[in-house]
Amino acid sequence: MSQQKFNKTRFDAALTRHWQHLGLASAQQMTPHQWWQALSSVLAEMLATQPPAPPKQGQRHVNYLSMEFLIGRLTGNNLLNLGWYNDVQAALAEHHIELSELLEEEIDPALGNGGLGRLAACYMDSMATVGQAAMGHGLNYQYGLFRQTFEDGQQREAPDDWLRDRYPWFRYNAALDVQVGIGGKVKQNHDGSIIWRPNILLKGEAWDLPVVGYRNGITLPLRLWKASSAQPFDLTLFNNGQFLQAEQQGIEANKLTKVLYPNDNHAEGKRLRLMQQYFQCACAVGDILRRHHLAGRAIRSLPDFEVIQLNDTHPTIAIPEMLRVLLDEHQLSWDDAWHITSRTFAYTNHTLMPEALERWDERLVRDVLPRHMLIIKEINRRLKKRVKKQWPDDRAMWHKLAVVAEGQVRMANLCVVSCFAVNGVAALHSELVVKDLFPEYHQLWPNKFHNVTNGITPRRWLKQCNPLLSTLIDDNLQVEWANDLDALAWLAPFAKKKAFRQQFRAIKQQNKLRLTVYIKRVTGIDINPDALFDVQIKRLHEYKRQHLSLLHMLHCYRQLRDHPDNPDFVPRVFIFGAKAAPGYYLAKNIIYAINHVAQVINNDPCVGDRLKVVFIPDYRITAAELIIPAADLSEQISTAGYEASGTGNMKLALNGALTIGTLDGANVEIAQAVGEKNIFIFGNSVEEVKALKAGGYSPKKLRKQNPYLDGLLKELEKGKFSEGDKHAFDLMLQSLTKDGDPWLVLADFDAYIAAQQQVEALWKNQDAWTRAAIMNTAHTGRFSSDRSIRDYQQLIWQAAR
Ligand code: 26W
Repeated sequence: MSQQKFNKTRFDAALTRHWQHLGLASAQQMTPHQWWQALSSVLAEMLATQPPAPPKQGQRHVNYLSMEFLIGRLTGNNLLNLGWYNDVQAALAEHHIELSELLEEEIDPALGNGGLGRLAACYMDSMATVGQAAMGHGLNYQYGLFRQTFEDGQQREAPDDWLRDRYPWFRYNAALDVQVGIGGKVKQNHDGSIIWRPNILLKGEAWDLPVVGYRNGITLPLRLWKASSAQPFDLTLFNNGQFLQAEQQGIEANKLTKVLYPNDNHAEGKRLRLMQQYFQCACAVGDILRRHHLAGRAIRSLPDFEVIQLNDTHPTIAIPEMLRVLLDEHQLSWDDAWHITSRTFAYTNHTLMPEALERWDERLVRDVLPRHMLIIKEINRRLKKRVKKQWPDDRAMWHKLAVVAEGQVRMANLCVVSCFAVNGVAALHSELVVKDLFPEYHQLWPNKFHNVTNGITPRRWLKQCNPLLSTLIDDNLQVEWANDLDALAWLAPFAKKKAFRQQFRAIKQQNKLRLTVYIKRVTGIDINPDALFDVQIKRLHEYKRQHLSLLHMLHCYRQLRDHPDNPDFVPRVFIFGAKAAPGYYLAKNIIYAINHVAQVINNDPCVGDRLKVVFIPDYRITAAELIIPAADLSEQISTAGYEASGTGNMKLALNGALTIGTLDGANVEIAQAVGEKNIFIFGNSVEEVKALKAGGYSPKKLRKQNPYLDGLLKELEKGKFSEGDKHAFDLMLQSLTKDGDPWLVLADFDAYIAAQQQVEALWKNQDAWTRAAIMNTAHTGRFSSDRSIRDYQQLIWQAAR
């Protein structure tokens, strides 16, 4: 397919229709927001006429099921991928409208929490770009992730009402409506067949967003399902005078896709969340089967044409749903239904943390989905037979492998048992999936397990967010790198050229100035753009260890107080962006502590502009797009073994930030790619972490042996940063010192400070630093999500079945 041409006549005509429709006398009467609405509607209309690309010969169509798609703003990104940016800019200039200003009108569709949701968005972009026939299935939440503000340093959450009802990129197609049942009872017929009579009937509405491939004329649908009632209004009840009850089902149904659960690596057994999961899965499965049927294909050939990729366990319930439809509606035998299902589904694991592995109370599942519970039990029964054959009389083994045990349904086990492929998201993580999480399953089915290292789309994460660097690369390489990121390797020799280094550095400086202005606007804080920008942007979680950075901040502050006139002190701005789950009090306490330490440091006249701490509120994709190009140092300091991959690490390295990090997740592969001289690796390895935990690690002892660290902690304990309040940071400090420091923050402190000293030594040689930064940009091509998608194709989607 080739790039679609911009049609100015069509554009102008559609624009005119738009303002006329608003009842205005001319385009000039539109407000900036109306202009953005108009522009986006017009573009969406122009795209809608494109037929979807059919799968290539022998290619399976991919259905990417994810509870989260953190897509970020669409209008600018779609223009860039279409290659229409300049044309539209010129067309708008005729109306004296500046395109870049209009793009600021768009509210981020924040339909995800963090890495997993953003990955889904990058993968849609890459599937469209490499020409993988695919569709995304998610939920059309009314409220995105909460908006974050700080009040006296404390996180406050407000609803993120992102205007789903008027988002101009959506296309609703009533012909695709799906019916979904919930609750009720199952009955067995005389012939043994089973009927499920749900007591709630919902309607699933398909709201599609276009995902535009990079200049190839391909657009893929991201289908976000919205719930409404199948019978929104009960006329019988109304006629009986029960006016309120008459609308009850409509009200209940709308609740279902109201909120995105603000969870990250923590699974809560919430009924509504299970209903959401099922609603999404039933819509997706119904839609996939309808498409298959309309193509005139036999149900048995489903796995030859379709693959369903599960983004973590959140959409697992699609597996029993597929079985239910095949058994009850198509009247297939168990063996046939199982054969089809188990060759269609594949599962990606994103976390090893036990608290993030979803388990549902068996009673809850039975209540919400009685038929599905029976099917899950049957899967469990057959699995037991298989396990007993392999390991007779080994009860411990069965206990580990069971899908239903102790009154709970274990979704990860259900996935491994039912899917033809299981993959982790970075080499190290995939190794741990096999060794630590599913070793027994690996013995049963060694060939199921794969690694696909995550990736990021270079369109949004370099070309769009860093136009200056993109132009520099264009000017020097004169190759199309945006869909062939390995081509950046050609930049490596340029690191030796002084003029190139100067240009590279000047661009970083301009990006830092842009961020400085933003920071001033949103926080009121003045920062020094010449200082080292030390960036930590990610969800707030203990395992990510923002509090290790906090200790480093205290260390820097102490150094300044002890040696106020030290000319060698490297000026630094600590830049954080992070939301904490509303019920995760310890994480919120870490935010509170960072903000309070910031308050003291930022207002200490002895410090001046040599040290500043900025917590950027409401971290989201749009903020990331400003922060990443301006970063000098990328903090990737999770406790080894806990960050499955990380993708922020890739975005920052690609934009020329140097990583300081542990040997965790994709850091391991980034270190290999950029070379050990161009990265700062420190801290306990996975094996050492395990040994420490096994060997009775004691933070108390460590504190005694390390008076310097003890001193820093005491400052927090004594209320030095909290106006004398000795308990302000209790939750955090308690965990670090009394509750055994489960994330080994103190254990890695010395190594971290030493690594930061190496950072400073290199920073003092700006030329050497820039060389290393260029090497980061040059050698991170393999972290393009285009490569990840090709890995999925090769290892999983197109592999022999
Ligand atoms: C059910 C509650 C819940 C919600 C989200 C549990 C777990 C999650 C995710 C696993 C959270 C997440 O975003 N994980 C991140 O996925 C990224 C993409 O693979 C990885 O790069 C990150 O390391 C991983 O933390």
